[in-house]
Amino acid sequence: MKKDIKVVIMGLGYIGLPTAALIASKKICVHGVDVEENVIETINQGKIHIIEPDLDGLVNNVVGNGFLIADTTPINADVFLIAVPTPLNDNFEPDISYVESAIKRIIPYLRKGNLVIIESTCPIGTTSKMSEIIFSNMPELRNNINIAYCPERVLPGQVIYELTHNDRIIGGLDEKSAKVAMSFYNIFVKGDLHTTNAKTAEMCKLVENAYRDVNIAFVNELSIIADKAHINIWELIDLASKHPRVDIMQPGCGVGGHCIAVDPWFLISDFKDDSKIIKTAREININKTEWVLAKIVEKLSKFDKTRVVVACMGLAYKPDIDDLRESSALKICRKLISEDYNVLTVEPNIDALDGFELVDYEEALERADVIIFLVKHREFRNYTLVPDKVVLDFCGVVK
Ligand code: SAJ
Repeated sequence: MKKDIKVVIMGLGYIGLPTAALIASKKICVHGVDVEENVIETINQGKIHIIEPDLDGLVNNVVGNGFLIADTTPINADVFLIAVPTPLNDNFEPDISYVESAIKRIIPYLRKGNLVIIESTCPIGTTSKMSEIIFSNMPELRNNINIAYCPERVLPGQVIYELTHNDRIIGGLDEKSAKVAMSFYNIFVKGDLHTTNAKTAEMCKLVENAYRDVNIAFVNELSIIADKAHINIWELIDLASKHPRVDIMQPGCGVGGHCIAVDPWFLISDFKDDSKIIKTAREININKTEWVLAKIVEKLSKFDKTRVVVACMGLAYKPDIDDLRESSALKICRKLISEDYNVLTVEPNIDALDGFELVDYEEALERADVIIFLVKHREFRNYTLVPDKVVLDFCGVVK
């Protein structure tokens, strides 16, 4: 694919903005589109509205040299990339309305020879559905544009590195679309590019995260069994994983974030009668948060509620990030506060949070009677027990 192309990216969030900045860093003109005026304003000042290491410098650079512009509307371009959210509705069913709206917004700007790529996590068949929306509005584009699905698989906190180095799965609606999409990703991806059909690529993304959710559910269930058996779960995992073909994950206070806790529902929703393990895993991981809360309340019942000081260590949805979205630790801490416990909170990755008394680690260790480790932030690792404190460790920090 030529390098003097123009790229439109619909959605400038956790995936769209880093992707836009990375492509623009290859001296390609990128026109980013978002529905939030403040996002557009922030980006056009060369700043960012999300927390992601190295992203601020990259955005500042590409906006400064004019290769990235943010706007509310698309323009005519060669490539249109959709990176908008696909949340769950109240019935745990996927909501693809943002994808549909983004597709409808680019239709007036589509021309023969264009490439349309969907990166948002979608139920299988979405790419085909979106193509029919395009062709019903512009029949002359049928067989005249390339449409592909390419899931992202970046880890929050190392997005720029992973966007560049991870392998990518490229699912074309037809073989030509896959080839053209591959030539586009070749511009900025150093990882291997693997082509397939759109439906397999859609399913691949869901399978990656469902696989992880099922394996986390296994160890969360194991942690409850070990607790009943009075066995140290951390020692048990360590020893069992010495087996050359056993690699057990880490139990926690639940599965948070907007991916692992969400994507399996896309499969459950479409394959209700066949996704038994996947659904049970979701239930186990949701239940783990309730189990942790019950253990805490049971322990605190031995104290005078009006006097006991409780420290919740960690609020983020996983270690060493500041993202609180769908965080199990946040749910637990919020519940304890709502039950009128005197709660101190330590979250090294954020400065303030309404409704929480955020203190630093040392102060919490000093003031608290009961210390509850919920997230394995690097600041908490190798905590050593002291005699006059009650410690509940749900994430394996106590040595
Ligand atoms: N967790 C555990 N035990 C573990 C690992 C994770 O309890 O052993 C918990 C974490 O604490 C967190 C949740 O699971 O609450 C999810 O954490 P994660 O690191 O597994 O997932 P994400 O959401 O940060 O990123 C995942 C990644 N997918 C896979 O690893 C298969 C990432 O590659 C995807 O790009 C991302 O989802 C996504 O965007 O889908």
